[in-house]
Amino acid sequence: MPSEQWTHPEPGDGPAAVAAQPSPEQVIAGLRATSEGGAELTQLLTPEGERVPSPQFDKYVEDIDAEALRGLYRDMVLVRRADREANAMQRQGQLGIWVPLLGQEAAQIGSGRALKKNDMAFPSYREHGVAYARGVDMKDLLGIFRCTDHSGWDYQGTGFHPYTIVIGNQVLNAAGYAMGQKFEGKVGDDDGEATICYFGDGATSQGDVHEGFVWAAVYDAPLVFFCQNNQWAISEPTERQSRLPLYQRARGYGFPGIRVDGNDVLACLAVSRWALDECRHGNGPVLIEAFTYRMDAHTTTDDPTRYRLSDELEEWKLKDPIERVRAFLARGGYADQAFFDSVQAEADSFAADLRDYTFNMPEPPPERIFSNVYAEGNPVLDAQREEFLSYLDGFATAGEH
Ligand SMILES: Cc1ncc(C[n+]2csc(CCOP(=O)(O)OP(=O)(O)O)c2C)c(N)n1
Ligand SMILES: [Mg+2]
Repeated sequence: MPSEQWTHPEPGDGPAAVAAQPSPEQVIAGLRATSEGGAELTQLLTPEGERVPSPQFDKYVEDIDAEALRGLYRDMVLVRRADREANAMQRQGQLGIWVPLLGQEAAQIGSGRALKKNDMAFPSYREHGVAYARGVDMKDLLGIFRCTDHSGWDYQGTGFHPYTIVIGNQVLNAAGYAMGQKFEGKVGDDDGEATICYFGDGATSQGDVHEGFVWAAVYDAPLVFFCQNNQWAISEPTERQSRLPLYQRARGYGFPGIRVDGNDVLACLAVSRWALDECRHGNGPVLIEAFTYRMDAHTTTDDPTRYRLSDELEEWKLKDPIERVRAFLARGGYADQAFFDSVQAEADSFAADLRDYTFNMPEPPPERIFSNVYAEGNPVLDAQREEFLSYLDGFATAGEH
């Protein structure tokens, strides 16, 4: 269908072109392309695990030999196993809520592993795989979901900003940060810095994302906008939010947009490396639409059977990001059963560690809610803390009267 989409007229085609409107058929074709991968999808590994050559992107994964690919496989198995454990812990009442990443491992590991030490990542709330790739201890994520902590990791040291729940808001933060990298002269050669910002398909309907696109564009900010189009914004499908595939929006802002198979870790790595490289050299920003699927609920508070059919999920299971790497490794003789078994065993013990940690997580004292609000003391906050503590004291002595 892509040929029928309304991608014309080209700018500069003259006044008649400006007046042109898409036909109803072109609108429908555009809508369909928002939710079908289509010919525009950059892919290096098919769902069956066949390597597809790419003249444009192969050079970005030249160093990925069998050992490195086994490493990417291991990364994805570990984060999926951690994700399933956390989901189960929420069901057992140990976490208040969990936001599953199931199905999005390739998008997150591929892009996360493309980052260099001095790059900065701005996540939303589902980027547990990126956190892992940045070296954030996954235990540090769990406090957020047990409601004992607010993103307590070292975000400067890890290059991984705190989670943002307000949809699209981190895009503004990331635009500002990337503008700073530009102003401070950290852009311009192979050693340049870049920023990557993660957000969902639904976030693209949010004003903050539009503003972030505008600011990053006019300041040539070294910013990779990484949109994980997992097809759903809770119960709202992508085709209800856009007439055209999301990556095509970049053109309206004057920077390149590309759609990558978000279930293909190799393609996500290659395309992210390319986009980050563009940014490092001063050719940013770039929009990547990683075309993927949220295989589980939006969060543990959601029931997706209320709004989507199970055959859709069944179709996406055939495109599983982990299975295609496994198929490639096994078919090529790059990994044997002993390797797959050892990764599974490692993943089980990784998950057991997270479980032990969660069950034994210290309860913070109630006054903790007042700490780290301001860098220095604040009289209003101090008074509130005193009032709160004496209120709690009232319970301790209540039985004495
Ligand atoms: C400003 C704002 N509006 C609404 C919400 C409620 N909300 C939470 S997640 C979500 C959907 C986001 O969908 P998408 O951007 O596709 O990301 P996904 O959850 O699919 O990863 C909404 C509307 C919010 N958190 N913030
Ligand atoms: Mg979504």
